[in-house]
Amino acid sequence: MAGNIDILRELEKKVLWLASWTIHHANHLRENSDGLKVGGHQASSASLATIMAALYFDVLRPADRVAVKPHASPIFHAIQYLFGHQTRARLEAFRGYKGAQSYPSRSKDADDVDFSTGSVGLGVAQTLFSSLVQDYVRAHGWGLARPEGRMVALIGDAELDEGNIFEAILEGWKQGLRNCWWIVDYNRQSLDAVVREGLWQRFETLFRDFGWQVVILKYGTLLQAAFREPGGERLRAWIDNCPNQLYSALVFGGGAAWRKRLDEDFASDNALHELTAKRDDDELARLMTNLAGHDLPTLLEAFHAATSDRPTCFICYTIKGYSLPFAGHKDNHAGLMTPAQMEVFQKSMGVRPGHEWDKFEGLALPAERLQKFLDGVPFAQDAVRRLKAPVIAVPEDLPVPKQAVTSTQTGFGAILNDLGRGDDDFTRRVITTSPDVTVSTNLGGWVNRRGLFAREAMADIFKRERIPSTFNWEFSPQGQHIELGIAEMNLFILLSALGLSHTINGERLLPIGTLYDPFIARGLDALNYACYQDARFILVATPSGITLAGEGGAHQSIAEPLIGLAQDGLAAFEPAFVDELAAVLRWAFAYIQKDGDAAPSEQNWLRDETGGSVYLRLSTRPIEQIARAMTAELRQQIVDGAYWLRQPGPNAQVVVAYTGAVAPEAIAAVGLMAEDRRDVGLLAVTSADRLNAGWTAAQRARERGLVHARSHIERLLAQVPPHCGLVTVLDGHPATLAWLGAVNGHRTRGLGVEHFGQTGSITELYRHYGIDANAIVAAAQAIAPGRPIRHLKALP
Ligand SMILES: Cc1ncc(C[n+]2csc(CCOP(=O)(O)OP(=O)(O)O)c2C)c(N)n1
Ligand SMILES: [Mg+2]
Repeated sequence: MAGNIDILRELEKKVLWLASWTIHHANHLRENSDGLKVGGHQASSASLATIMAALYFDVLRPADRVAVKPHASPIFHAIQYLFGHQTRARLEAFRGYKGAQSYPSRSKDADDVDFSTGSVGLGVAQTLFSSLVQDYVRAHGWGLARPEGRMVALIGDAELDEGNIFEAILEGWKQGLRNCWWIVDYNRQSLDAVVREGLWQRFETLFRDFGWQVVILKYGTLLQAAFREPGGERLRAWIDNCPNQLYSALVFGGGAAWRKRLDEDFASDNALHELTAKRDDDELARLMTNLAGHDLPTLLEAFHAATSDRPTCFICYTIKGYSLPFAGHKDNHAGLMTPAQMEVFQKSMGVRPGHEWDKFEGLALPAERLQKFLDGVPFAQDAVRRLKAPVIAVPEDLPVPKQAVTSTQTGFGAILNDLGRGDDDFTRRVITTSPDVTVSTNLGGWVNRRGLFAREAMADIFKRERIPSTFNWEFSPQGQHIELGIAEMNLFILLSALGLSHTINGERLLPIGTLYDPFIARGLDALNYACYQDARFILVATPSGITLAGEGGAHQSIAEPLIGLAQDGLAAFEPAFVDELAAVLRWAFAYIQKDGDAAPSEQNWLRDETGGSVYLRLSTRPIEQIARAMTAELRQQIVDGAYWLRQPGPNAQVVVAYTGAVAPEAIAAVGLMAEDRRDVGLLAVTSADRLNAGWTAAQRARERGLVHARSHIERLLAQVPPHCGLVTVLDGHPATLAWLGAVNGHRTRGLGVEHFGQTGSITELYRHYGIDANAIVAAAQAIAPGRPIRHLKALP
């Protein structure tokens, strides 16, 4: 390490140059067709150049995984370019179409991003949960041939304002976090402003309280040496007491500004005067800005000294825009060097015009030596960072509970409970997790069988004391349920980490997370984040809608079906019957294992080859089940999103399409209408999302010339006569299904819930919100007038 410090210094310089140039090129040189500012963050990137050079070129090992501060993406891409893992073409297209991404992206970048970042705070927590997942995998005896990796987050200091980070720290403490490094880029600037004084002290006590080791890296080697000179201790005290704003302003002001200020403040201090006087302005500026975060020897020493597996937070003092003309300026977040400033900077870097992308241009060491060094860098030794894990075989059928009247939530619990009896590879790979709603989402039976996970065993004292309880909460390294605190953000980030285990750890897990449907909104950005990284999991959301009746408006979900419809990477289902649930769940275990890299075939509208995650919206409402055999055809239709529960005839005036818990109302309404109308149809929609996706894809395919492309819903509705009216109904926002009318141009009335709910019985609430059988019949009457319905008044 020490022997290579000259090389590391050159590479640090090169990384700063390439990142700055990449952004400059995108903004000033590349053709700009739409007049928008392209952007990119030269100042935020410069802030991390030294730290990232130290890490990537020296400290990191192949098994380590990193979440890079989103706006330091250009530094990451520059480093990968030097390793030969990023192309010049993509750097030239930075922030452009198919170019290097603005913020590191696992799914869109081509240079081995470990964790996506962008929405600040999420990547940070992802490292923590990835570390827990690594422990989980190893505790189960998998992946032991690979060395343990450290999960590293590079964090902006203002990023620590994000609450999800604190939620994660608390959870990490509970779960015995190890092998996690958080490196804070403490430049004391956010986007808008300079941060509050003394923030580092809050961080320090907070991290220590939760069992972390905290390493504060404030001064570089130049300053440390100066502090040993006469008057040096007073200089240290002055800097320690210097307000962040003043320090930043002086950084921006440069050598002369530092001298003026120090001369004023130390007018009668001869020793200190001497200390500053023997340095010219440039040297003085270099000294005063020699913070540890820009000092390779200090950083390397600290990183290499952290050998224990304790979670460690490094607070590294840095300067936003270090080495660039707007260093320290409070407005520099989106600042870009002007072409004139770039020219000066380019000269200072020794880069000849026309050689801007040359890897070793302007460096003081021979290219062969630099290349040889790069070839041997430990971090870059593994040719493959995206590991592959074999597909876990899924049973042909999942057991369907036999109750005549039951709810999908009860069915889910029963299916898992039954699965829990197994001892095959499939069962062992299933892992469940829940944010303090394990029991109330019906995972209790499964957990009783499979146990809770903890690295160290912990007995259930209630059991030992022989106090009867339905639940057996024993923790052990073999347990298969991770019990989380209530924070839903943590659930989604843990699912994100579990759902990437096959590529991060090379060991596949089959994660299921449960929560109440309305609280999806609490963790929505983290859910979106998990999907964006292509993590694979099954989300079971229950109870849902106003159907949970007595729980009232604060627990009722309205918009979630629309989230299911719109969220990319997440196939959403809302089965009504337990046999549908079993079919979907079985399919889901296979779907989450599909290879995300496979190219979707032109015939496959739903992109079933590429897979994704799955969201099941379930209900606590017991409903009468349909006694039927599950045929292959029915199963396929359930998975494709809909099937005819009652086929409409050629003279149908009305079709009712329903989703989920309102099935009894839809069935009752159709029964009533059938007394007066002929051929009424009843469409069971198990997945508005899959129907909609298939429909959109088929239309697009036809527009591209595949004239025979037909989606499932088009085939189903082709049997409905043109004049027929369509009434859609669900316990959720009516827009979820109302689009069905656009498929073949059927006149449609969408029933659902648009306003906050309240307490009441299901009957009262369904009537109040207009999703009961009466409302369905009335809606049908309005859009497809037929003979008046005699029974309307008689309905409950
Ligand atoms: C969730 C979220 N909110 C807001 C933003 C916009 N944003 C991007 S960077 C930033 C400030 C970052 O400051 P800091 O973390 O200190 O990084 P620095 O630029 O100082 O290195 C903000 C508010 C974002 N990316 N994500
Ligand atoms: Mg900052």
